[in-house]
Amino acid sequence: MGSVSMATPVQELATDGQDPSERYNYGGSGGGALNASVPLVEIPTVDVGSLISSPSAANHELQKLSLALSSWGCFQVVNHGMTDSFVDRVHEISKQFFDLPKEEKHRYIREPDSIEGYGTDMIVAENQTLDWIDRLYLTLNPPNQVQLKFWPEKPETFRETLQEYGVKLGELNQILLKAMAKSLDLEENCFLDQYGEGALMTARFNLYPPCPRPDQIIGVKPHADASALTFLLPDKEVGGLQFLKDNEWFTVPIIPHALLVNVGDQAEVSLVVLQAEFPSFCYGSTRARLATIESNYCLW
Ligand SMILES: O=C(O)CCC(=O)C(=O)O
Repeated sequence: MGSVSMATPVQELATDGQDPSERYNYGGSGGGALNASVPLVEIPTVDVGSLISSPSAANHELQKLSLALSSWGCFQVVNHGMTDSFVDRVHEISKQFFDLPKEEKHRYIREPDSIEGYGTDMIVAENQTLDWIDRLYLTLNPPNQVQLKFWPEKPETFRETLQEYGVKLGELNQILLKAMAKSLDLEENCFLDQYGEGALMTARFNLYPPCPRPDQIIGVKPHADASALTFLLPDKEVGGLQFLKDNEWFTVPIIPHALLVNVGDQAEVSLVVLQAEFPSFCYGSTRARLATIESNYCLW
């Protein structure tokens, strides 16, 4: 299925003050996203430092991880090895990129038939409802698939910070894949062998500009992730990420500097034997939200 057209970045629509076109109108399609009263729910939080410390501390975390995998399909991670100031730097390069003049951002504009680069999501059908989101989508691994032409040169720290983030995330990915296997009494490397070093890793910087019609327009439609694991580094101030569990929508609570890990379709296939729950996510645009930095590990 090829793309049929390119949409104008939402940030440009949001600043020209016009009413968004009907193409963004998600309407009342029944999801939780347009319902402002979606309850917050505490989802399991895994302390990565404890996971790799003494066996007794690790056992406690492994039990939480096992519960997260079998009943939630997602969990938050804290004490993950990245300092608060480093996480803030990652947010900062994202903000600085989206704050650049449009001409500078357009140097990295996505090509119509490719997902990499800056812009809106691909349009693959004439009647597709458009999402109120702009992204910068980049491949980080394997090295021979990295397309540096899409990596911004401004802000100046962008490339080195993203590179460092990728390395740190790679380490975290390895720890979690091993721990996931252990928590389920599986052979320790069974996930790592599939989604470890050689796996595809992409990063998506998401911007949800202020939306004039939050009662009708959605940031990202309900969906499941196609990845093995998705690591989300959400905005510290503006929430709105929701997920579906037992047919009910819940809002993900903000834990500053924590990462939200979602088990995507690929790992789900491996875990399905547990009859685990796997959430669908969406983002409701009730307020402006700067950026979520999202990285996906998968095998294509
Ligand atoms: O930006 C977010 O918080 C969620 C984005 C998301 O779920 C996606 O892009 O798949």
